[in-house]
This record gives sequence, structure tokens and C-alpha cells, in this order.
Amino acid sequence: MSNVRIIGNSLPRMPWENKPEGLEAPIWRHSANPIVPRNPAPGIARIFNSAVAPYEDRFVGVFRAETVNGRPHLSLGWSDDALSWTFDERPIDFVDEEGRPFNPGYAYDPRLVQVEGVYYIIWCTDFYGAAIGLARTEDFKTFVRLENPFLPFNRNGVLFPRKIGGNYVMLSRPSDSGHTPFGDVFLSESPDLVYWGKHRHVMSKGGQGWWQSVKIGGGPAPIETSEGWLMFYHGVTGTCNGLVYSMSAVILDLDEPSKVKYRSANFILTPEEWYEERGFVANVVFPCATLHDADTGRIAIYYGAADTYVGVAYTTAEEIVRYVIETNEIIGDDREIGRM
Ligand code: BMA
Repeated sequence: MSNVRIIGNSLPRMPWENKPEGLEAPIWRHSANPIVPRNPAPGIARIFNSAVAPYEDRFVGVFRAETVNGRPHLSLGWSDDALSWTFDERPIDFVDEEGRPFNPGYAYDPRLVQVEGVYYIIWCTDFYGAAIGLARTEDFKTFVRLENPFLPFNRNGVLFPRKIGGNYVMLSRPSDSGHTPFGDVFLSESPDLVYWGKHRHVMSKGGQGWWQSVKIGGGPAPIETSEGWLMFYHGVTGTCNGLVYSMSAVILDLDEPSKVKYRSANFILTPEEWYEERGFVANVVFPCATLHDADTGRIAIYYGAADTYVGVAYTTAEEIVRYVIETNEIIGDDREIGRM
């Protein structure tokens, strides 16, 4: 395997720390985690499971903000260094394509993806139960909410950062409307972000390891690399003490992303630090975004910790892709196109 390259933009101002001496794991935590503490803004008790992106000469984020009444909304945040954030106290105000108010009853687990110069927010919304919401913005001032792409129940909508074969592509994890005890990742295509079809199965829960035995869900938008689409995702196991959320990585075929090329049999990050083990929901790491630099291959992963905090972890495309290939375990028919 030649050197792994990220196919994308330069981002030399992204946050970065070198790998600590002697660490075996392929990813390492930011030394000043968590980067967002409890009660980060008036009226907001907790911020976690959130998405960030470079925008003009700053960074912007769409944050899952749990207000002091316990209901989740999406709030914008701004930062010069992508580590220290200031948050809008008011939730994002969505309008429909005619400019009429179109705000979700609740909104959580946002992803933020730029496709052809337009930013898209994808989140878990209230559509007679948990479903996927979709909105676009070009200026982070006006947010136009589009039709909900899929029927309920569904979560973990992840848009690819470019069209594939002429279509937009979105991953999702069909589920129930509660604390879903099952779930695989699927993919759907659309020519216009309105009509979705060509549904495919992408990857299964399970395998030899137990960390992803209950369900899995897509994470940050996939990163295009010379080896395929690199995607971080979460895997869940059940214990006497409730569910435990860990993180790992998969490499999907560039042209046919419903085919898994490699996926690690192991988690790459599991709750170990106090801010991951202790909080509103203990033992959760939940990745929703990355910043990455095509020149150096550096990747910063933004993840929610214990449904209470935001953490950052670092790796490089070279290090994580090599690890995934070395620890590869294909589960079920994941290598197939996923059309039964
Ligand atoms: C999932 C989602 C996530 C959350 C996780 C653990 O079902 O709702 O937002 O982090 O549960 O509570």
C-alpha cells in the first residue's frame, strides 16, 4: 500500500497535537478535553454530539444544545481555533423553501457537510417519531429546511461530501423511536435531495467482537482518501448497566460506497476518561464531525462524551487506514453491494 492521501482541501489551521510517545492506539485524545464543559451558555445545560466545519476565516459549528428544560435543539457556535467556542443562545431558526417557519419540535445529533459549495445540516428530527431532518445554508444566517428525506423511524443521517455517479448519497440507520435495540447502516441516493431511492445495505452490526453487537450508526461525513471513503462510526454493546457506545472506522469503496472494503474488528476509542464515563448518559463516545487537512493527512474527530461534553481526538489518514486494514474483519455480506 502506498501512502494514504486525503483527497480534499488544505486546512493548516485545524487543531492538532502529536501522538503521545509510546501510545499503541491509532487515535489519541486532545490533552485539554473536554473542549465544551457543562452549562456552556445561558439556558443551555449540555452540548455534545455536534458538528463543526471551516467557514471563511473561522470555524462554525452546529451544536446539539440541551436547554435547561431538557429538550434538544440545534444552536450555532463560532470559533477561531475550533477548540474554544462561543454559542448562540437561540436555536437555529429554520424556514421552508417559501420562507415560512419550519422548525423541528426537537433536533439532535447534527452532521454538517459541504457539497458543491452549499452546507447541509442533517439531524435526528421529530416526524411522528425519530426521523432524519435536512436543511441547507450558504451563509449560516438563513437556514432552509428541505423535505424530510426518509420515513420514520431513522437516525444517523450522513451525507457524503460529493455526489457519486451523479447523485447525492446519504447513509442512515433505520431504527425505532426509542432506545433502538438493533440497527445496520444503509445508503440511499437522490438526484435532487427530494426523491430518494436505490437503497442499499452497507454494513452490519455484530462480528467476532462484542463492542458493536447491538447496533451501529454512521458518524462524521466520510473522508475521501486514496484507499476509499474513510468513515468513523459508533458501535453499541449492551451491559447490565445499559448501553456502551464506542467508536471505530470503516473504508467504503469510492465508486460503490455500499461495499465495505475494510472495517476494523476493534473499537478505536471507548469510554475511558472521566468525561466519557460520567455524565447524563454514562459510557458514550459518539463521533459527529471531523476537520482534516489534505496536505498533512491530519484528522481531528469531534465526538460527544457521555451525552454531556464535546471531546476531540486526533489521528492521521495513514495511521487509521493502516490500522483498519491490519485489523480488518468483514461482517456478513458487507463486501457485497447490499441489494437483496
Ligand atoms: C442514541 C442517540 C445519541 C445518544 C445515545 C446515547 O440513541 O440518541 O444522541 O448519544 O443514544 O444516549
